[in-house]
Amino acid sequence: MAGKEDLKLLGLLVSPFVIRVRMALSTKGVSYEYVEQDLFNKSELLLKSNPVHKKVPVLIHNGKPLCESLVIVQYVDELFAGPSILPTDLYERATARFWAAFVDDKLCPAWFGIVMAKTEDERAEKVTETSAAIGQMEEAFAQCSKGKAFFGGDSISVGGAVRGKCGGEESGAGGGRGRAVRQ
Ligand SMILES: N[C@@H](CCC(=O)N[C@@H](CS)C(=O)NCC(=O)O)C(=O)O
Repeated sequence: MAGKEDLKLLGLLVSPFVIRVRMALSTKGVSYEYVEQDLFNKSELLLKSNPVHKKVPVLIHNGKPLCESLVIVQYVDELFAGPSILPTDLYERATARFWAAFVDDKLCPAWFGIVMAKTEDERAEKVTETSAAIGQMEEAFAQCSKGKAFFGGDSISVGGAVRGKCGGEESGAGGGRGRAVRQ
């Protein structure tokens, strides 16, 4: 996409949902302004930009807010040139979306459940659920990566980005070409 884009990301440094958006922006090498949010005292900007869920991440593009991390990742992928985040092959693209939904619907709730558990039994149950979900993702990774470093084969894909990881390396949001994050 040509021209100078005004991009502001409302986020929380430790949020895996925010990290996946930062990875997408970093992959595309675009500059953006990062604005850390206090979720115990939500800003007017966050409440106005995401009145439905009142959650981060929110990407504000030329004054227009986008919510939900997967929606944002796909928007960033479609908007900017550079390495593709979603596979171009339609079957592989659908498969990547399937695993992205799996992370949100199965893995994340089980994983957060470990932290939120009120009893040891509940915690043990969530640990088992999390391990099972990770096991399923590892199998999917073996198939989808075709022996290469990333979920999408040769390059990062939405399957990798949603887990907040680049290949085998845990990644923060940093490192994109031409990235100039103002914090
Ligand atoms: N489905 C959302 C989940 C986002 C989410 O849960 N964000 C958390 C931070 S990790 C949040 O903003 N929580 C504030 C709240 O629940 O009030 C997405 O993918 O963007």
